Amino acid sequence: MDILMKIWSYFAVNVLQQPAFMIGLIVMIGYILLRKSWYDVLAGVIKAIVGYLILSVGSGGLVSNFRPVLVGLKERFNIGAMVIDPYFGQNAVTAGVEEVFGKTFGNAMILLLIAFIVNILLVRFSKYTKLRALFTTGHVQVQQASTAYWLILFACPFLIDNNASLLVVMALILGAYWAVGSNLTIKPCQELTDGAGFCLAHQQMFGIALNTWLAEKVFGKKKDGKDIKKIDDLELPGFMSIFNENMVCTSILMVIFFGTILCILGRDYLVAQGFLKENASMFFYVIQTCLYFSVYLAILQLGVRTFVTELTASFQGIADKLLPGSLPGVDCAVIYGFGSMNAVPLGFLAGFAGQIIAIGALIALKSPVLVICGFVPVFFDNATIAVFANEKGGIKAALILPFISGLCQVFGSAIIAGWVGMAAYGGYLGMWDWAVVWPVMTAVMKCLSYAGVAIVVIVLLAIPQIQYRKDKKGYFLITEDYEAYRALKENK
Ligand code: ASC
Repeated sequence: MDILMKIWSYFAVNVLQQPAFMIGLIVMIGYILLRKSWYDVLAGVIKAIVGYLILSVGSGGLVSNFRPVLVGLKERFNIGAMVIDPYFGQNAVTAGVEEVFGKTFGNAMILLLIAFIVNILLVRFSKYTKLRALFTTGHVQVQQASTAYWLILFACPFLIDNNASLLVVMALILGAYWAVGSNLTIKPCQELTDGAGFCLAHQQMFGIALNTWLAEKVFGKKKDGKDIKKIDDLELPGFMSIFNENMVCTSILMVIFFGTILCILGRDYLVAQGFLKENASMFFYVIQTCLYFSVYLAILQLGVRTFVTELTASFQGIADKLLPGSLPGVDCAVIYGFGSMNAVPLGFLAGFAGQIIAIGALIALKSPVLVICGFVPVFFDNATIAVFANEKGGIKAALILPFISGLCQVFGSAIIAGWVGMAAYGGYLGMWDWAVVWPVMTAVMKCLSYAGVAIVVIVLLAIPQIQYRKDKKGYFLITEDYEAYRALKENK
């Protein structure tokens, strides 16, 4: 048993929680099942791992460069507020879970493993469950397992004394959330990418499904029958036309946006924090820092291009032999390699505007919990939502929906983190699903105890059944044969 646990934890730490190696493993298994030659397998695995590592350099660079800028506002002005950001959220759980519930953090990692097995089983039995998506984004699973651990401990105190049943209940809920959430993104992703063969497994999966639907229903139809205006359809006059080019657009917007914040933080603060050297030029520091935004976005897209084809081609082997009709769920940043690139900075800024207004409202209402924007939710959620919203509802949807999402992120996080006591430890995950969907699930379980747990699991598992019943012909076709799916829809 001891040996087995050691193997498990070696696998968990080095592969399961490291998306690059997890994707490498999936590509290897997929190609072996497709009976590719050993050198094709090797080449595929290398491209998948390197591609994913490139993607991580891009998204990691964005996070490590721009998170301190936003968090700096809190330190510079000495604001006692919690930061909504996955890494701050995870720190809060590590710091507080033992003190508050008397439970060790190590349990959260066992939870992750069991929940992942639940996800695999739910997809394996897709004939009954109608679930088609496998969560592969390990670093996100760690953050989510930690937060879910806290939320469910808070909601289900009746389970605390029995460790085994506690973990099983938690894993059922979390595993079902992973499978159902990523499954919800299949249609939006396949339609946006014209059948590229992946879906998203991240922290705003319900957010993507809801906002894509809203974009189509509210903004998608024009009464006069004209097509919606997407971001790339805009014909900007004169000098504004330079904004049509993504790298230029992103750079100018970020110089204005982060440049302003850096100036507010001020030279003294930046020097004291070690960001800026004593005698260096502030002007060029600001320009360079802000332009790195475009640099990291470009790197990120290169990473996506490098690994997505390998992953989706090899996944055919897994979908044919092990998990019929399934797709791999990947990091939300992968979608920035598709759709309109200008939706990315615009969604980010619209979401930021929403967050700032919500924070202003918290201050005005004298809320006991104050919030500081974290870079990860404000950028990765809202840029992702904007890419999907633009595709179905055009530029208006790509601005208004991320704006509303920004409001939801702040209000939802303030309410849930204040209620469950995580705010006191300085952070909360703060991504869309965790600011909207999980607070509702937590409240249902807290109020109805065992019945609440049952309701949450049943409602989650009912979602794919409803999706299937609404489109029996197309439901599995969209993952198995996208061309045929499109032909089916066009015939209708
Ligand atoms: C997250 C998280 C990150 C980013 C990254 C986006 O939720 O923890 O580092 O989003 O996955 O590419």
